[in-house]
Amino acid sequence: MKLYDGGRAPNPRRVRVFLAEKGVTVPVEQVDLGAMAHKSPAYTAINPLQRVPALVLDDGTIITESIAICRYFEQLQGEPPLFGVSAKDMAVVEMWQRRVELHLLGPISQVFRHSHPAMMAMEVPQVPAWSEANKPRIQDFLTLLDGELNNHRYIAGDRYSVADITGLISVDFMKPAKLAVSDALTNLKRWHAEVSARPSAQA
Ligand SMILES: N[C@@H](CCC(=O)N[C@@H](CS)C(=O)NCC(=O)O)C(=O)O
Repeated sequence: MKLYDGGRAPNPRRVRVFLAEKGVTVPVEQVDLGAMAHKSPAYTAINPLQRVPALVLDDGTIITESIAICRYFEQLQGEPPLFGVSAKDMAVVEMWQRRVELHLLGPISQVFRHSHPAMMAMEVPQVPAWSEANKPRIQDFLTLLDGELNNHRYIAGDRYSVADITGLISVDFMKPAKLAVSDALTNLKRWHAEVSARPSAQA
């Protein structure tokens, strides 16, 4: 198998952090987004949506979408479980992973894509007003998350999960998007410091 990775981009990092938590290593090929390698005919044949990451299995099956790739590895390597362990737990992890993806990673991506000069060639047209429109949504969701983290250690409860991985890469992605977490969100800051200290966060 081969994982098509994308350097510092957040979605490929989600998969790298997940694999590091699992202790799984796979052959990797870097796709240079800055050089637009993801738009090449060769990569477009792998993912017609021209996005990374992508996982190509030995039988030729192509899996894109970070969470689909993570789910594949969850089945191959169950320990430690990162998608929950009981029916209720799995549903709660799914709920939070999806909430963080839709209400945090999504809006942060829109701020970055529609405001950062480096994204001019990739996000056509760049709409600065759309970047601005997303900023209050991010702050609203961070406040909601801060309230949740007052009740438990990790985003989906007392066990570290894929929801924390999506949360970590989202909050880290705020920096290049020129966004900041308010110091008032003390639970969120505590959680971010804890998940950032895990060795997997270096992936
Ligand atoms: N929903 C996809 C998103 C993939 C995605 O948007 N990847 C970005 C990097 S973080 C990308 O390839 N961007 C290239 C572009 O926008 O042209 C996933 O979860 O993997």
